[in-house]
Amino acid sequence: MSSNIGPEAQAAYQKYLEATTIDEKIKRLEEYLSLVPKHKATEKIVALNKSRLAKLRREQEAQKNRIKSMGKQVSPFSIKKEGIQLILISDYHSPGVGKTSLLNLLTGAAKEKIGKFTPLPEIGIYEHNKVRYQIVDMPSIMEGAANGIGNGKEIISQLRACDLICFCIDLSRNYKEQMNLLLKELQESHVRLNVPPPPITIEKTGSNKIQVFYLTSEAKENKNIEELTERIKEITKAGGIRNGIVKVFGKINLEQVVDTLNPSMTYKKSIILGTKGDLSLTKNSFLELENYYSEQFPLVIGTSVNKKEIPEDFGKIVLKFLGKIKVYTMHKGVVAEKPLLIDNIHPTVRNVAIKIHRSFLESLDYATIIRKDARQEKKKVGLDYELKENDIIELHIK
Ligand SMILES: Nc1nc2c(ncn2[C@@H]2O[C@H](COP(=O)(O)OP(=O)(O)OP(=O)(O)O)[C@@H](O)[C@H]2O)c(=O)[nH]1
Ligand SMILES: [Mg+2]
Repeated sequence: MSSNIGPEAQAAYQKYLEATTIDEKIKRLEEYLSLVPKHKATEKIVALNKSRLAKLRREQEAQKNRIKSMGKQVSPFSIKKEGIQLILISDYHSPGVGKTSLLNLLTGAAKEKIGKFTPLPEIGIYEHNKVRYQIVDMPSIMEGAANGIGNGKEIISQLRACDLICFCIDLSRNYKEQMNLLLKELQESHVRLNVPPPPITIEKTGSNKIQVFYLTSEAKENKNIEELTERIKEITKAGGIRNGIVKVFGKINLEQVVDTLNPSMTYKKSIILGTKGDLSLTKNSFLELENYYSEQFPLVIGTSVNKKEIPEDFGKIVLKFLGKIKVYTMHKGVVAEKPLLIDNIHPTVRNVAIKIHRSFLESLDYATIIRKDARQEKKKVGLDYELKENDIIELHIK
């Protein structure tokens, strides 16, 4: 081990080597990593041990899945998705932030549960512009939730599956305390907020060792490609993959390679809902909160249930934040009642077809688009044509 590492860290490493169970190994390695000073000279050793940690976590996950599949009943915290799923969360140590009140204001559900501690999720449906949003009022999150305290594992597992995590923050109380707890538990549960997944994929293969490919011009601009490739190979190996293909699509750092090897790493969109905006001094704390977290949370919305204040077009705001647009399909001249939501990055005809059914794509010939306010209202287009919000699209097969 490098001489840059202090005696305390060395002792922790020894304990890791002596650990016999996966859980203990993970704990010891985490302890060790927290004791290693982080600078250039230790960068390599940190990255290597982080990928060991990722490997252990994969083993732990597999072990848990084996136990799960031995026939446990479904958790009451697991909620089947209907439409776009938004989950309201708050800090247990600041009780009564107003989640159930918000759920009720948006959906009319759970009126009788306002003002009482909510021990199990409450659900309601909010509809805006024909899009359905499933609002889940989740029991508040306790300190230690990442380690399972207060049904933490079950709650966080549902957060991993939802479309939008809504931090509900009581503006009449210390917002930093509430934010800190939620951020800490999510960070420890490997849920990353409002950042895109790293532009890397790692696939196991049967042979040929580890091959690294830089597939875009941005990826090719990474500094010291040869050195980077060596490091990627080391980290991937230490992460338990001997043969595999690593594809790099953009600028990356070693931390992101480690994250990609961690099977529980999840990337989620998240907003803050400030509550009780009718109480005194909350205007100021709203502005402070908005400003303080602006980098990580580009969207902070102030609300007051007592004054029935929440943006009228809350649904539209959410859709925009999630990067989705709605279009309508048409069949034999009849427009579908429910819109279809597609990602706004490449909202092409091709992607609409894929969304309907993958097999559709092969037989697709062309599409007709109806765009109400366009100069030419109806036109025939190809697969790469880009759609706009509220377009009506009819797909024609060969
Ligand atoms: N002044 C004011 N009070 C509110 C507002 N929203 C909720 N409250 C009050 O705050 C208290 C708690 O509200 P709940 O909606 O039950 O809070 P909760 O977050 O569901 O609480 P738990 O289920 O215990 O986590 C109730 O007495 C509500 O009437 C608001 O906008 N303004
Ligand atoms: Mg409640």
